[in-house]
Amino acid sequence: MIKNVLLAGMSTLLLLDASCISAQTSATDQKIPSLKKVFKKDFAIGTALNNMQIEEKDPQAAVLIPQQFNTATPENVMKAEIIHPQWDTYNFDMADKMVAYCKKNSITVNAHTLIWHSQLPPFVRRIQDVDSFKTFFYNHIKTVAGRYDGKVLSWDVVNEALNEDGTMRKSVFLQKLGDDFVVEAFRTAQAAAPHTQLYYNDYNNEQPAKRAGCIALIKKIQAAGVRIDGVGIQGHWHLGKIPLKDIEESIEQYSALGIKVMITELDIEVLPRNFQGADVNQRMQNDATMNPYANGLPDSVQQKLADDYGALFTLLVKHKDQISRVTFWGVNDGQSWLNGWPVRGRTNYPLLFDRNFLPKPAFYKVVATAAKH
Ligand code: 9MR
Repeated sequence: MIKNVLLAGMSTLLLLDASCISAQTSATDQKIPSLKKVFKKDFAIGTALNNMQIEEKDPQAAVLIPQQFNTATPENVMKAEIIHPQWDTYNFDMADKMVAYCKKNSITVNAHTLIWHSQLPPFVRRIQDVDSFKTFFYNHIKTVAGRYDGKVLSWDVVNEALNEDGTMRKSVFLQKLGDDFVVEAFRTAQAAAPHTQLYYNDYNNEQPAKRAGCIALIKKIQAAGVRIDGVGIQGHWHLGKIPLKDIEESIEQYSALGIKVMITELDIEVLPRNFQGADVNQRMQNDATMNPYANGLPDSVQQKLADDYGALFTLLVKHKDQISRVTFWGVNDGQSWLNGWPVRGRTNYPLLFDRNFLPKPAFYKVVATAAKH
């Protein structure tokens, strides 16, 4: 009896010891909860993927991604600049690799993005006449969306077509094709990719004015008898300023249109910034005060980040019936776009995994919000 108690005690000690060691030393330890499993009955959990991750060149990412995520968005490789570099040249190399990688790992693909004014190949801006521009527009959508129909779950058909006040952005698409280019893009995608869900995606479209413009745009697509399946709220938010009320109202108002609602590019900026959103053309002056945490994130900020993530996921779980997916814009802090924008060379901490792929306090706060089923 005494011997048994002693043995049981020793094995508990050994177990405790082993779990402590593994938690500290292994970023990809099986004992870390899996986001995709924790939220399995609530919504899909996604990440953006870059080339290193798609090609499995980073061994830690190669273990962590399939363990944590069941859906993924190509961070860059399906954008026109890469996939359609010249008038009659397409380069599907990396996009095909992404699709194969995801298939192998049972990860669905949210393709991104067909029509966006940024990251266009240079030839597009040189097209002068409207007919040639139309040819580019239709060919691009048909060729790219057609190729991946049945292989990807969804397309962000149009990305960031709105201004902050809800009016249409005066993009090259609007200038050449007029206001109806969004409806035309969805109509063309619907024909080319009948088995693919079709989404509109934007940043700050939880903000009231932009949201109103977004709702009007979605209604316009619907009124034209064209299919739109969902709306993406990108979710590039700031520490201490997560617009929870606006997000909640947006979830309710968008889902009242009969479409899916998703958070598609989630990260929380912890560094100084004097504007909101994700307009890649906006930049800021650099000086030492702009990079305050180059040597590590203070505990107080780490805690604040965890609290923000916790509050956000509490809200998202509350609306789990309307939210179909939450995608983080990157796997770990080290490869986030926010290290390079709107100021280059900063050390940012916007995600749930740190530079060593270890879960941060925010990760555990998020896990704790999952609905108890
Ligand atoms: O994360 C992407 C980054 O690697 C690119 O350099 C950048 C260039 O435009 O685009 C980033 O992703 C953007 C996304 O495609 C659309 N919404 C805003 C994202 C952050 O800029």
